[in-house]
Amino acid sequence: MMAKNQTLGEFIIDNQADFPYSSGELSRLINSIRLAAKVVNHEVNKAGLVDITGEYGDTNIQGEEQQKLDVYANNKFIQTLTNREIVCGIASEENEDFLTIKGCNGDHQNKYVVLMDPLDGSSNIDVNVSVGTIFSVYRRLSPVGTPVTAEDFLQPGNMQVAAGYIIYGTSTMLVYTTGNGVNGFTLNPALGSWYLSHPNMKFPENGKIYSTNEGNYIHFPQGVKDFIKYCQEEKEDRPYTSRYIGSMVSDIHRNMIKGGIFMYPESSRARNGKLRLLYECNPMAFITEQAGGKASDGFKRILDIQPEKLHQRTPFFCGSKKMVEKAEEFMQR
Ligand code: P6P
Repeated sequence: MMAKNQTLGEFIIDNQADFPYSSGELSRLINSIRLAAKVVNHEVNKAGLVDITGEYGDTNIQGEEQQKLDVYANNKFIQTLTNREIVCGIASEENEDFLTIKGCNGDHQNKYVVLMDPLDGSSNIDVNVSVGTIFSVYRRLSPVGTPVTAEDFLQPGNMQVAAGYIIYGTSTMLVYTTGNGVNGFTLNPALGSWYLSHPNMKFPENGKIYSTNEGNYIHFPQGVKDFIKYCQEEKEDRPYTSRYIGSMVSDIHRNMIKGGIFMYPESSRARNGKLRLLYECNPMAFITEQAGGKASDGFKRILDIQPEKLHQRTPFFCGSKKMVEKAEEFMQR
């Protein structure tokens, strides 16, 4: 049951049945993410006012200059999930290896692991463009009570029990799924409450927006080049509109509301594209499919890819079902 504008807390109570393994742990996990998101939102919103947008001087596993907000967000989400003793392990874009989280009595009784990109699009921070947090939740595979292992994190996306994103934009929204559709909550910063502003979000089956970095055009596979030319030709319902924010959460969020396709393909310079499978593409693919859209690497379903490495990349085509299918048609010619 959902009523527009009910609070996230009310929604979780009313929809406990939507939380698999409804021992309440998963709903507590979502609650802890919403708390950390409020704290991070507060810092993101004042980034221009304090010396927190500058480069942190360190580099993350990706070899990217760590913006201070990246590090701050990473620490906040880890701290909140740890303090509330909800997860047994965390993997993050900002950390080379996964973290084993111990309970207060030094055990590992919790059964969920979280993978996250704590602040995606961070290069947009100092130019005041929206950024996002992306998270993905799995049940551990290794025995409860033992330290987590790599297999707990290297699960295919079709094993996710929950996934979501926070978009720090003109308003701050938490959009997530537990496998029973997608719901969007908007933060009222004055009250610190999240309100169900976008119940049962659905990707339009078709759309007229394509999102990709066309600066990479000459490096794209021929199929992508042909699809882009298809979008641009004056025929039927085309030309389509090109919209690219450079922040995946924002681009996909817009396309989910208006209809469209987001693509980060492979290129001659990046054989597997740029985006990370485990904590960027899998959660966004889970949400997309739950909203009636489609997500693939141009050939196979993202959620069926068996991960081999924590930070592995994948080409990514995500959005309105018919647009992704048309792009796949060009890719598979
Ligand atoms: P490019 C942000 O750094 C990010 O990971 C995604 O959010 C975004 O879609 C992509 O990279 C942008 O990459 O190469 O187009 O600047």
